[in-house]
Amino acid sequence: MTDKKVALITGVTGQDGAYLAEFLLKKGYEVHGIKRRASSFNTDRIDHLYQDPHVNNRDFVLHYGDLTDSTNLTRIVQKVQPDEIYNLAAQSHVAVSFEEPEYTANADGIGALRLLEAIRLLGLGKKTRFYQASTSELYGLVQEIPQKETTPFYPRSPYAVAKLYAYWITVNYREAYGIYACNGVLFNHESPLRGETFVTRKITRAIARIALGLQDCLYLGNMSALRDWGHARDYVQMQWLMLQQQQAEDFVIATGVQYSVRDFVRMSAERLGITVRFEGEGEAEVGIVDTVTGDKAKCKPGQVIVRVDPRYYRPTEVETLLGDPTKAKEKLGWTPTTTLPELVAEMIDADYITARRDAMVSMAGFQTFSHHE
Ligand code: NDP
Ligand code: GDR
Repeated sequence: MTDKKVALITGVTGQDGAYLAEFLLKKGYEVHGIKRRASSFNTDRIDHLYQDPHVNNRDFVLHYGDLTDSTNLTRIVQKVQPDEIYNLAAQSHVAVSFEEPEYTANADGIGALRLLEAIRLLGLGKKTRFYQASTSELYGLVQEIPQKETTPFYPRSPYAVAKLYAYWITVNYREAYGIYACNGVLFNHESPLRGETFVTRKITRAIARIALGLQDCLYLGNMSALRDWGHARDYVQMQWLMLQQQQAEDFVIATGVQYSVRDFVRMSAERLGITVRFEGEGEAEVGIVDTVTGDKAKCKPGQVIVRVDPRYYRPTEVETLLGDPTKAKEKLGWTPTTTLPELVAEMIDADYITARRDAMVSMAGFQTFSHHE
């Protein structure tokens, strides 16, 4: 028996899972995480937290599991007897959800139900608190600007529709069974740990590689999309705080500031001394290097470093998201600590180091590989 609080994190190998696990361990929790079986190692983001399974009294333990497997989830919940469950696991890529709608519904929608049912059937309704990773994508075709807790939802992708189910089943289990269950409606949050195919990381990785001459051009979809981007490290603290309240409630977490994808490209390039000018419209739009200052970038004025590729357009797009975090400010004491320029700087600096390593490997005659998804 331990007197430590016990947390179970699904999606522990993802961006938020890694930050949350580190945060909870620092708070003195015993942390259990669910990872998927994969044919190669998939624990890069949490390898620094790893503890040898042969050591007694570990406070960080991983279990194999999958949100599509009820018996597996129920067995893990029974074994771990968690005080808190953070359901962060999801097929979280909006564009991919159009390719895999049924799987996305299963994992992202029914997955939440499976965990709530495990809490209920195991008689843990009074003990275990439940956090559901809800999303600003629920607002989709926005009905109000800015979006807050009372703004009506209008999901625009199979991902968002699956998350809509998860949102409401969380509310329902709170109301029907008195389970402490809540939704964090989080707006986009990024970091150097962000998956490489989300637009921010795709941009910082590519700009760093272009600056070092490892890649010529970056292909993007809708550069006019507007997002409210915060830092994942800040946002996971709010996930924890939501489970420490007297009463379970749902909260919007956002910065209240909005930028376009184009702004994100411009800021990333400027960090490395490259000024980009955008010309044209829609599919014909390109980003051209205007000037280069400093010694970080090898590209030349006139070089086209951004092109539009319609393959990255979505069948239905979420054009604009801007959150109103007033409730979180008042009840959770939330103040976003990272501005977008600071976030961009942290991400591009990290990717520049990786790109420099790749450049050295390449100069030594070895091949490096980069995906362009
Ligand atoms: P990531 O994509 O980085 O991580 C998702 C995690 O879920 C990974 O650990 C992944 O495992 C795991 N996973 C995927 N499918 C399954 C499955 N079937 N069973 C078990 N595990 C699975 O997402 P983020 O960390 O960025 O986001 C965390 C959560 O918050 C997600 O639910 C996302 O939808 C939601 N969200 C994210 C926002 C953001 O801006 N980041 C904003 C609002 C909500 P593996 O590593 O093996 O792929
Ligand atoms: P999003 O994030 O869909 O908001 O979902 P993403 O970074 O994928 O897209 C943001 C916006 O950028 C536009 N875009 C591109 N997106 C990608 N991925 N690749 C491109 O090449 C590209 N070009 C333009 C997109 O069309 C979109 O408008 C993220 C995920 O983390 C979800 O899990 C989470 O719920 C929401 O944020 C809040």
